[in-house]
Amino acid sequence: MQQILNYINGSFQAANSGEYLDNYNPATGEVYSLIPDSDATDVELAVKAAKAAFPSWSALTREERSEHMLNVSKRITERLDELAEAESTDNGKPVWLAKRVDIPRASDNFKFFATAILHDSSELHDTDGKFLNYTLRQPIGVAGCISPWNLPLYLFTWKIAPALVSGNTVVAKPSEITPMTAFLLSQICDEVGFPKGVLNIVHGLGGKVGSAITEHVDVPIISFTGGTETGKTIARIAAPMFKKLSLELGGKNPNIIFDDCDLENALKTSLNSSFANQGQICLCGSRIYVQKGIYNEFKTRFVELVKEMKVGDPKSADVKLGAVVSKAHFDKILSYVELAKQEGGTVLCGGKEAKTDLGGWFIEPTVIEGLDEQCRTNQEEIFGPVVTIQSFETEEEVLAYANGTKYGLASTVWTSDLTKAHRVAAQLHTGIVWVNCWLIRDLRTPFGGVKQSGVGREGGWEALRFFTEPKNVCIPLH
Ligand code: TXE
Repeated sequence: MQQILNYINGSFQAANSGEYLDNYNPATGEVYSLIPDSDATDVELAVKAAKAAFPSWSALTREERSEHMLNVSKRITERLDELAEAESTDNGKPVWLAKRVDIPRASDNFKFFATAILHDSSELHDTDGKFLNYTLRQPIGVAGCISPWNLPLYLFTWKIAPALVSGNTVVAKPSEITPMTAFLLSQICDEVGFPKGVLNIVHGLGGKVGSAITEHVDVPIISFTGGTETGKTIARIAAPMFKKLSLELGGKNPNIIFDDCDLENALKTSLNSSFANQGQICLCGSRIYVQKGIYNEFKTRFVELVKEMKVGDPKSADVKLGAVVSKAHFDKILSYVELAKQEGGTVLCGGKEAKTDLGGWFIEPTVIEGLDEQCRTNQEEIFGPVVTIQSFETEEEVLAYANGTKYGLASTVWTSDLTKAHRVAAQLHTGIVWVNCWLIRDLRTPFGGVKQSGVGREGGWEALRFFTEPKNVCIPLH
């Protein structure tokens, strides 16, 4: 049984407790590896190592830190197949998806920030010919990075790459449900020669290890992606300690389809935006609104296409959906289908376990109609292969629906009238709007949501601004 190890101060080590937690393969439902059951004493060792490494790491030039990032990016690409297999086994997602999206993006995260840091600039002002005002952007210290299970290596590297390249050192905790690729990444970083203590990865439970990182007085900055409830917990601890916080939380994203849209493209893309990664992407469009004139045609064709989506072995090239990430999540998703029925919904397809002979946790892609806008099924994040669908008549009506939840992460709008597209995009209360496309990501763009979808933005210059402190220096010219 493979034993994952913590990576602290440049060495691979078990938890101080010597205890391990089971790590499951969602496709088989079986334990296939073990992760250290770390606690605050392990976090203490990691923070101490990161603190000790900070002076020399932050004193390196940007080019020297950039070089380390590029080496990691290259090594991830070299080990693409192995990392994709590992991600698929750990998360349950189809291996083709990990190969096409998760792992290449992890490599790109390091490559993007390795180059962005070289072009990051600051401001300088000549004040009335009398003073010079310039801004230093300085690293902060030990950055705490806590990431979720849905896009494990993708989201983990999206935090640690900008944190490190900006000159901070890192204490990171991947999800205890999907720890494998973070462990493999620590081996890569060690191989490319990261100085010890620069990157520290402590595996274990959120309530023990994650909270110890959040509470630690020597971790002044926290970057978190996960559930909104956990985000609230972290914010409550961090606020009185005046920690700098980035919170990327849940979503309940509207997919708005006007009757003047390119219907073929809207249908095809909506299959992906509804069910990619088993619907376990915070950007998935889980509420589909279709204008009355095309509602019946869209619904009928969409349901037919959904029924054709193959659910099964994540290792086979032709499955569209693999396993959902855990038994607990499997039960949670199916409980929402039962809730939807109690709330008056009609299940048009799916709604139950997908039968396989693999022994794991598979759910049929599910479409539900006939629900009230304000019901729990339409208000709460299910985070699985379940979408609701309903018609609307006017732009005002659908904007009220779309903006009518506590979340505000991403929206999708389908229309051939670009004036309408600009008008609707400007009125949607989300941090991201896709028009006639979905999940097109440019790493230079700001990423994040409003309301209970989070605080702050990741990505691009926003990430480099988050992981540094601006200091204004003013000096006379004469
Ligand atoms: O998130 P958690 P989970 C949503 C989605 C999902 C729900 C819960 O709805 O069903 O969140 O998912 C660590 N202090 N998203 O269980 O619990 C935990 O160990 C510090 C949306 O993954 O928030 C893990 O490493 N850390 C999201 C990380 O937080 C704590 C993607 C996320 O775990 C902690 C994933 C604590 N008290 C889920 N408790 C998105 N926006 O993409 C847990 N953790």
